[in-house]
Amino acid sequence: MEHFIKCISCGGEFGGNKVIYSCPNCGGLLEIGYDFESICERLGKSDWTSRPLSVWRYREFLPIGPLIEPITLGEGGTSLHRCQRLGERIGISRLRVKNEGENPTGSFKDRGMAVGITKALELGKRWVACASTGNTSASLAAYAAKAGIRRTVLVPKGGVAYGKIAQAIAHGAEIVEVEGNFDEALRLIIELAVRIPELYLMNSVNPYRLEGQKTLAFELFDQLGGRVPDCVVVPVGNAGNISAIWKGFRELEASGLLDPPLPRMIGIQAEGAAPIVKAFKSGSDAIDPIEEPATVATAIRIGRPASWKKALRAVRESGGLMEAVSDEEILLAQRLLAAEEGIFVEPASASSIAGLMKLRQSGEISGEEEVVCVATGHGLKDPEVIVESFKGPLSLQDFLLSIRAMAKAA
Ligand code: AN7
Repeated sequence: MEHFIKCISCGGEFGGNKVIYSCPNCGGLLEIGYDFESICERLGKSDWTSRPLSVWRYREFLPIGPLIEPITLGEGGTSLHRCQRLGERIGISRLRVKNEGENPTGSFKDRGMAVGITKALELGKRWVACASTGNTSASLAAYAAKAGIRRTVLVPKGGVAYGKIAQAIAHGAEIVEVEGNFDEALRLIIELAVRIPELYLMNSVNPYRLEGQKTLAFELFDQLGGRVPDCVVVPVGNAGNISAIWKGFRELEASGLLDPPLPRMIGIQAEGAAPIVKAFKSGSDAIDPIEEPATVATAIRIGRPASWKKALRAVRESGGLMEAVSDEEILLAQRLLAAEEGIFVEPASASSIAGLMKLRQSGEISGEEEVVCVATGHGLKDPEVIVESFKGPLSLQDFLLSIRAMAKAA
């Protein structure tokens, strides 16, 4: 699709297919813009409504030229589960969970990575890199493997869940451990990417990668039969995903496919890593970064979220809000979702459920609202967190004794 690059701060516009990670004029965040009349025209002529649910169903909305074959592992098209039992417990009569753990590498990052790596090839790049709390690196490694290009990931030492490191290793990434947290790793890789033109950066400051992630909004619209819910609850770390999903809803509106009201965007951070929540609640226009973010949800252990400005804008424009949840609340929500609905997610993902429980209790979300929680990543990525808190299995002897006691009582 024809497109351009736009600065969200100064409004500066730049031609498409430029390799820039911040506004050359003011340093602001970039996003991809389109001419929606031409999108509508293309949609009218295309067979998009007969394509299967997937990131590529929405190709007319993606900044990828017509000549390049997408790099795909089958991303998108994830289930939207009705969660009656959990909904009753929380007091939400219409609760659904969008299970992004069903993506090829087990997280929503695959939506963005499919588009980002396809763009890398279109631009002639043969080397991609990112800083990551784990899921981005797993996804980058897999898609770069599929594309057959060099792949490097910078990860914070000791800060990445086991399963995610295993994925990066298996998919042949060059793994660089950084002494320090994610924020430092991100600062480092951006510096390197600016200096080394061969190295194409796949973090969400690259506006092309984020484009793939907006397809989650398109899928929700399609899965609900051309409607959108009242609220979409999203875990927030570096803040790219909530921004991308909101952009998706806005683009459906701009294309005339969706009439307002759009959903309220609800962003959830972990208490020990919640600079955007703090800014939102104090009505501030800037965040105060957290130097040493801490939470059991390692995926969102981020103190200086790159896309905070986009996220604040998404939440405010949509009439939504931001809330923080404790590690205890996160782990409880993780258990509930797994044990009541059969959906096993990693702690960061469970923060959306934990946030919903808290906001329902405080009355900021009503029981009548139709709610979708985004479950961003699979529980198998971080098995340690579950096993560590397990009291241990029954011995066979105790089990047999309990059966005998049951028989006696009957
Ligand atoms: C499961 O992989 O930042 O707010 O480097 O893995 O878009 O950052 C992961 C983030 C939520 C937060 N849930 O999304 C990374 C990384 C899961 C995640 C988030 C992440 P953003």
